[in-house]
Amino acid sequence: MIPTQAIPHLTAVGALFATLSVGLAPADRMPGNVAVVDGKLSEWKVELSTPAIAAGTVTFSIVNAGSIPHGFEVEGQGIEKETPVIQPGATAALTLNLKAGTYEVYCPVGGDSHKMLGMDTHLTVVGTKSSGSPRNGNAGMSPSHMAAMSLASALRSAVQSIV
Ligand SMILES: [Cu+2]
Repeated sequence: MIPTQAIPHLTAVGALFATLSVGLAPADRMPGNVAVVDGKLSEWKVELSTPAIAAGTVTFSIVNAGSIPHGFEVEGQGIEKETPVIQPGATAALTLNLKAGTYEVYCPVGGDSHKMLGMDTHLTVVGTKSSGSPRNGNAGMSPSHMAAMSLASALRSAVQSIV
């Protein structure tokens, strides 16, 4: 399996997303944006920055915070992709196009031994609603939803200025 390579200039954008996307429901993500999920590997856990994300292109930004080599694999909905082995203190990235469904995220190192020791978690990918214009249909939105939309707009502007 050939892992997708990291895109260096997206690192800053990823950090921004990781910081600002916390308050947004998955459905508020606009089509075309690349979502970033941070993954942290250690003995014996796989921790993700979010348990759920909207369908689409997702970049996993992974750090091995443990003291032995680990790996990162995403499996589900016909997808099975993994990073190369990540040395302690090193990072890796994996970009996948995920459709709605539940995915298992685990460490494939050591056969299934790391997984059995607890390096196993799940990611839920939520389908996006419609492909209509996000500017329409504001009538039924709650104030908090409107605030989230404004934040999403601000985030897009910030990202564009970085890139
Ligand atoms: Cu491991």
